[in-house]
Amino acid sequence: MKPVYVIGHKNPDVDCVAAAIAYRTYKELNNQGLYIAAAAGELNDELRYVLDYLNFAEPLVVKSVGTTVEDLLEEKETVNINGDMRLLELSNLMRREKLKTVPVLDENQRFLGLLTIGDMAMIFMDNLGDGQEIEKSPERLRRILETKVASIMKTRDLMLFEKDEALEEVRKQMLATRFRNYPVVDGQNHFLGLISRYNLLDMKRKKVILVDHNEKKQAVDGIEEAEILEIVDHHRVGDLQTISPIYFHNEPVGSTSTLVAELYLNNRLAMSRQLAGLLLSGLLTDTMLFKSPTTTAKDQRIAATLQELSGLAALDWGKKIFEFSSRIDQQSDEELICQDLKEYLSGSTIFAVSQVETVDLASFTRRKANIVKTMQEICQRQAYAFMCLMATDILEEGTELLVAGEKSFLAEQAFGQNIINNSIFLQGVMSRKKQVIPVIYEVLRKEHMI
Ligand SMILES: [Mn+2]
Repeated sequence: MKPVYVIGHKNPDVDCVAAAIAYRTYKELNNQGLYIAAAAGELNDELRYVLDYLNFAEPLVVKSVGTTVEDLLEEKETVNINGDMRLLELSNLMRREKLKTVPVLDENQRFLGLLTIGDMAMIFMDNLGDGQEIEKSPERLRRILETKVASIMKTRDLMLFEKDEALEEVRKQMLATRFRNYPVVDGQNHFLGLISRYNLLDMKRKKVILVDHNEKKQAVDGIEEAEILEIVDHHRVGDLQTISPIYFHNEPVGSTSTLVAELYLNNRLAMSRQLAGLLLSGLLTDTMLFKSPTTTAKDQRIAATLQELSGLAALDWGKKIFEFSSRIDQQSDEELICQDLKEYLSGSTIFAVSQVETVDLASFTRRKANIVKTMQEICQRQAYAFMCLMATDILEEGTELLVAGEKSFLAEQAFGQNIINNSIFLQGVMSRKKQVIPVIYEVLRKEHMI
């Protein structure tokens, strides 16, 4: 069965992974089908800490949802044989099942070779010869029929594909060769099925449900090739387009975890302690312990219920997560800047804003010069017009905004303050989504009009 990936944004944070795991379970409770909770990139230490503490397995890391060979495979299983089968049995099997190509596998389902009906015909013709010695034919025929498949299967010059290969390359290779079928294997050479040119016309996109984002720039690679079934989010409406109408739940609350938790509660679905703890973690980190201006009464209400269900003391647990993740001394500058970086697009301008939440702004300030230098390098490499790093002090309730890049002067206009040493201090600013991104978009909009 083809899975539906429930997946959050690139540079996964606690909220998007909590929402993906909880929404996957919600979908499985309410629908038939296979749902997989996924992360659009490697997990950071904070996420590992939370998942580990609550005893969750890490979600599958999916770096692209572009169409691959795997998506050409049909649901039905391919008849396969092992190398010990004799040609007599194989002939019977092929006739009975009307097979033209039969893969040969070992006992671990690994692919060994292939036999086609053409190969079989050649073996008979070669062995029976030109018919001059017709009296010897029964003996020869018996010998052929006794032959084991392993000794005659084709093992060389086969064209086989790995399941993750991109479709374009496969299409080229299929059109340049004339085989009827092509075996597909995984990275360990396990046989997955046969594909043919016909399957190219019938390819099925990967199916995804997006949580905690709805902008193309933040979505997993290959999203333009995938079929988006649903979006559950709490950010500005971005630029993703869908072919058909979809279920799009967007609400200005503090976290996507809030929305998923609400679904469970409204539908009176049982929630494990563990899951309640995970959703609470997503809610607490995204709202910065309810201090972010994105926090709503609904977040407070749902958090109270999750606290009860999980048995965790919300604020203590939240502080523990932040204390863990603000041990920023252990990260390189690049890691620190990129772990929660989000890219945005306005017209043709690409910019990025990342955020570090800390309870210890001083240790951050010590590294400032190096961090700015690294930000400048990142801007060049990624062709960002500018980038900002919000170092948000949760206790002081303010953000030091570091800026770099050619157009960093826009930050002065946006926040009405002078940039001194690549830095602006923004008292009371805690939310990227609510207090920083809209202001930057507004300045860019004016800039485009000039
Ligand atoms: Mn979120």
